[in-house]
Amino acid sequence: MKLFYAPGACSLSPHIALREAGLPFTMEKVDLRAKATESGDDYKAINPRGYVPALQLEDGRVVTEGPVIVQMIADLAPEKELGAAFGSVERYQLMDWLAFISTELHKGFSPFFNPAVNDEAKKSFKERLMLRFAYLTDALGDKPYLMGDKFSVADGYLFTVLRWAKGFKFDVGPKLDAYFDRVAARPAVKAALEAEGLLAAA
Ligand SMILES: N[C@@H](CCC(=O)N[C@@H](CS)C(=O)NCC(=O)O)C(=O)O
Repeated sequence: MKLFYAPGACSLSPHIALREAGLPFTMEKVDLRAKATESGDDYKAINPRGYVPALQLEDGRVVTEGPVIVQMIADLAPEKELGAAFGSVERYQLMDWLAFISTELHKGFSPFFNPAVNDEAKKSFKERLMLRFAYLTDALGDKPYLMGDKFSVADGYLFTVLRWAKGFKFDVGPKLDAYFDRVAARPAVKAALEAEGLLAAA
């Protein structure tokens, strides 16, 4: 399998999932502006949507959309318990978290990466995100991870967006700070950050 990624982008989530799963994979960096891969291929020929992540399977087929890719990775290594069995309530709870992170957090950060968005507008986008982080703080409660005692692919995704929150100097509070540090300390997460050249900036 090959993961198409951009350092520190949302592709960090499936990258973490692949390392947590212990699956063999290669990686190729994408220049998102030029829509070109590091080896000079037209990225849009691989993922016509033009964004990362994309996971290319051994047979050449390509799976896109981060929340789906991480579920596939979890399903490929069921013994690692990074997800939950199809049809179980836990699976829907996992999908609930992935959908929440994708729509309420991940996409909520888009204005902060957009130089055309002014500070006034950013302020109101930040207020909305901070409401979501306050909710998350309550929802996490005393659990070490979103799904309970065990790390899941949803944690790799939340870690990825919390990293952006930290980069933009959002004060997410001590509970989410501790959660971030807990995930950051995982060997697979450290290895993913290192491979993307982000370890010092984690
Ligand atoms: N719906 C996609 C969105 C992925 C996405 O937002 N990717 C960003 C990086 S975090 C990107 O590649 N943006 C560049 C672009 O859209 O041209 C998913 O959830 O996987």
